[in-house]
Amino acid sequence: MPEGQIVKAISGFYYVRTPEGDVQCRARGVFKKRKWSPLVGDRVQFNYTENGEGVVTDIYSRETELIRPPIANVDQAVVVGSFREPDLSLDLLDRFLVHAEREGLEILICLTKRDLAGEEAEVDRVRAIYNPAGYPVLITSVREGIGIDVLKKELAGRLSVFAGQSGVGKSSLLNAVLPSLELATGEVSRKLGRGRHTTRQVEILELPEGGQVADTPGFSQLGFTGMEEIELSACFPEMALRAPDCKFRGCLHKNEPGCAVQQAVERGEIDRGRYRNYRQFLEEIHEQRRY
Ligand SMILES: Nc1nc2c(ncn2[C@@H]2O[C@H](COP(=O)(O)OP(=O)(O)OP(=O)(O)O)[C@@H](O)[C@H]2O)c(=O)[nH]1
Ligand SMILES: [Mg+2]
Ligand SMILES: [Zn+2]
Repeated sequence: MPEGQIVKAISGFYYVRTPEGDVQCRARGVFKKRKWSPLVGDRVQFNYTENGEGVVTDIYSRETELIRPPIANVDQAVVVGSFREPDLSLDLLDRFLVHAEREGLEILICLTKRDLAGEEAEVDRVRAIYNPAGYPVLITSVREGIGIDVLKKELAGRLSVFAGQSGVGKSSLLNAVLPSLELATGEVSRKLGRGRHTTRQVEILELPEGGQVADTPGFSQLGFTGMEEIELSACFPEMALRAPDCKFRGCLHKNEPGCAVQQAVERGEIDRGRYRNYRQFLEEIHEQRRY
């Protein structure tokens, strides 16, 4: 049975990459009945039908699975935010980090449009939030060619997904990494300060040095459906590190006595903004249980 990797999905068709080229496939009806549908990144088996097309018949079990952007089997998440146009949203960044942590992905934070940012102090401020949490922060600018070579090295040899708000420059970065690519990019609306959702689908691209990278559509909202309150702090590495020292098991690090996480926040060892976002997300998860 031929097999391959789904690299793109457009209006009911799945493009399955094989050593002999990409095969345009439909999914077998049984997937629809089970409400289980193939994802970009899935390893699948398929049958050839007439005129070189195919039908996906089986999906191998997934190593990892992200809902937004929807993609399976990625090793690394490159979480992209821009300094300006649109302004950096730490809220959205933290939301995505939670999902990436939950799937156990390698994570690289990539901050784009350095050319539009101010003094170095502005850059340092963001590093000071995320480095202590254990995240590498890469600063880039496609205008000034900053950080592109480092990014190339980070992408080599694995499947990475670019994720972030519309307009932060995901496709532009990939064009800089792969000059032959020519992905469409879109102006950010000055009036709204938002991107225009230029990229419409998840697509896996091959890197010349080996490895693959997925460009994805930007998003501006991300919730925590299906998550439990107790799971959340494990998705904040700097909290997960301290949680074993909390007095009570199952501590949610809200206002329990003897909470090592709250103590670390008080001492300035955990960033207050990150902790505030944790509390906000916790609240959202709590609220969604009531409906
Ligand atoms: N000044 C500056 N502008 C940039 C940089 N990178 C990208 N841009 C601009 O930002 C705009 C949006 O870039 P895109 O690459 O389309 O952004 P995206 O993240 O792919 O957006 P979606 O596909 O909508 O999710 C374009 O006008 C780019 O030219 C940069 O480093 N500096
Ligand atoms: Mg794009
Ligand atoms: Zn605690």
